[in-house]
Amino acid sequence: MVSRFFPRSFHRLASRATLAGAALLSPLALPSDASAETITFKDPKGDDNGPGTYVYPSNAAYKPGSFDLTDVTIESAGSEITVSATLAAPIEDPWGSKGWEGNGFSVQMLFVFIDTDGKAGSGHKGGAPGLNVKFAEDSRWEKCLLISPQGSRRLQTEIDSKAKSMAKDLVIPKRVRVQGRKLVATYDAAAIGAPAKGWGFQVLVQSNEGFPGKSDLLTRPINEIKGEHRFGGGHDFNCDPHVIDMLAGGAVGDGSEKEAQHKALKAYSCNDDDENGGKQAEIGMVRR
Ligand SMILES: [Ca+2]
Ligand SMILES: [Ca+2]
Ligand SMILES: [Ca+2]
Repeated sequence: MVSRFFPRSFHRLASRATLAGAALLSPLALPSDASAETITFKDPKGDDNGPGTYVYPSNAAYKPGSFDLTDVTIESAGSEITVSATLAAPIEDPWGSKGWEGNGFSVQMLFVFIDTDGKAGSGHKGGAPGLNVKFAEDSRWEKCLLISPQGSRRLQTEIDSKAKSMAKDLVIPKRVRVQGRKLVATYDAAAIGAPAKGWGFQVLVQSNEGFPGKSDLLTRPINEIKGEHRFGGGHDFNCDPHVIDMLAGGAVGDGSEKEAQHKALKAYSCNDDDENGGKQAEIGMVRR
């Protein structure tokens, strides 16, 4: 099967080499079918602190490691795309999600932003409402896949009331399941497109807030001082990025990616006279 992650010319070259019986390309350089449809990113442990200063809320539901991303895979198979995101702690359901049409977990919420065209200036600049980040010009996004414990109906209601301008590009999963430390969300490929070489990805880790503020898409605020259900170490206004963990650098899980994340998320400024003033951090995509 021809991989869609390698240009056609690569395959032509490879088959010519084979025909000529020349060992121009080692067989090891050829992509295997098993990996052809899967994109993998890794993230270091211990950077679930946003720009380096954020701390978890004090309630026991927010167990250490619950927002610490370690692995993400995006797998395309037939008419579906499945995102698996692994965190550093077992995923639990302390708030009984089945009682609110939920998906078997409670505290996490992830956003998988995708830049499908790689064109500077093309796509959405702002993150989803409540994240308080913007995307760099070369990383504007076309699609955002939601991973939330909330059921489809609640997600759609929140999107319709708070994110009208990007509603068609916020993709709700067909199904979500929990597998140990992993959240597995499956989407209709028709709503996203076929993953291609050069697509940019960014995964932002947040916490599901069932009683969100009027401009928060089910995200939990980060304040200066932590509270029972509020992260601490940020700012009480909307200038600080409401992001606990994200992909950074080469997204191979190297320790240096912690500093890259901290640097990116620290690049914001606040206006102490204006709740919505200041300048939000601009973040980028990672590519394979
Ligand atoms: Ca991490
Ligand atoms: Ca774009
Ligand atoms: Ca990170």
